[in-house]
Amino acid sequence: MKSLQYTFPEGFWWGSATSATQAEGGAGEGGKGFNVWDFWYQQEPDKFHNQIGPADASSFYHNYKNDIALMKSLGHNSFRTSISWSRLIPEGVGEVNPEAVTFYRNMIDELKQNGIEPVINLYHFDLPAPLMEQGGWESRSTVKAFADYAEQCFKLFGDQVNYWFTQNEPIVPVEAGYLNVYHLPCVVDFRRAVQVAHHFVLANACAIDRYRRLNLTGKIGIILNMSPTYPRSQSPEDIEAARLADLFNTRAFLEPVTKGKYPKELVALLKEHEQLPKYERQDLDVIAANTIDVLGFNYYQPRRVKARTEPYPADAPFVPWKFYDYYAMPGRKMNKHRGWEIYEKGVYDTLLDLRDNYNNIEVYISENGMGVEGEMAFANAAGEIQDDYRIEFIQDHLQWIHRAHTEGCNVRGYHLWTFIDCWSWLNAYKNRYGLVSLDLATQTRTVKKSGHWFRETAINNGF
Ligand code: BGP
Repeated sequence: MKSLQYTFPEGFWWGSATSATQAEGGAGEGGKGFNVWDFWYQQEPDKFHNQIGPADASSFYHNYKNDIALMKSLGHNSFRTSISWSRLIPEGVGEVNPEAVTFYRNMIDELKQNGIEPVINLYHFDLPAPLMEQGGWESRSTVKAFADYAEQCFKLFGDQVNYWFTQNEPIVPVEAGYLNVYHLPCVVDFRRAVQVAHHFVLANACAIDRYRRLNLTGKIGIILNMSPTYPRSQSPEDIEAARLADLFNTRAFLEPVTKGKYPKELVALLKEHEQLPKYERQDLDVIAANTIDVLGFNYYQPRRVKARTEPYPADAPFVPWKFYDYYAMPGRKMNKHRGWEIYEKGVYDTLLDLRDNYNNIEVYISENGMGVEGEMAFANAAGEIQDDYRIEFIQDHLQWIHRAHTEGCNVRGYHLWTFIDCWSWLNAYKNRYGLVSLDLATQTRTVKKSGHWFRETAINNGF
């Protein structure tokens, strides 16, 4: 056996992540209700890259057995996907769809029979459409509906699943839906954004509460996208800007879910600017009593920040970037195929932060990956993508994760985004991330060079 430079701890998770809406397809099949993406695509198909909608996913709904066999052959010992709320409960509340129960039980069972730990997330941007009509996440009734849905999942699949996650990247629907117009309802309104953010935090805590009441033996957590924040310079103004950017973008979620409290400073700042959400006194007790067991950490890119050169206009609507400005560092390394900075050490810096300031909470890398537009240009004559750039990207991140582990960080695994090239919201198939490429028209899967490399790495538990 070849000698390894980086050996990972025993039981380290090797695998990949996807989500229901991005992989299943079968959008109108098996009794599934519409979610916001099905609805939006029906209304405005032009918004979606090449007009491809969620019905054209990689057909995991039909093909899960073959895909799981392929996963196993590529060394997976764990795999994260989500349950589609609108497949399980088509109206968002009320009746459970029996076909969905059969599908998810069979799919989870198939993973287990193949020695793959199922890691199940409950919410990945895919609100049932009828709930959006009733105010979506701005409405308290959605928090209750989510907790009821979560409880159904725990009762239906709790005997099969040891690792649950309540939500993936809750800040994304907050920002994309209420500040940046990439998700429905496509409005720009910070007051509404902050209301939605509070409801996500509360819904996470309510779901954990329901889980614990059932006395199941697994672990439950949340998945956050976290970018370490770096100031442009060591000037007090840049440092202050970075601190505030971190407060709004990371600590606003990380602190309540791990410590049971919103950061005091954030609350004071929102109060001063009259931007506090509506809440009830007991919300804070529920949040305090229901912190997570385990954290999923999605890492793609760092956040670089500088002080604003011009003060933000006093009469302009409130936005977090009133307090900071983004900064494109000269000479930064870029993934030119996606337009995101690559900064491998960022994953290490955040893991150290979790070790030192968040009680060394159990964490795993729940997404990391490299999106590439026009990736077929890298295919060889046999159609196999020679993605050496992705292998290098993964290796460079794994080295820092390995180092964090040797320095005492409680990091337990690495999931690549993603297994098979998947549909990605408004970007559809623009950026390919998979270990396996997908020919959408024929649904043919071809393992990329990175897929073969991943297999070796997972089997050797290092490289
Ligand atoms: C993450 C999301 C995934 C996925 C990924 C790639 O933030 O959790 O759902 O979409 O980003 O994004 P994109 O396709 O926009 O490059």
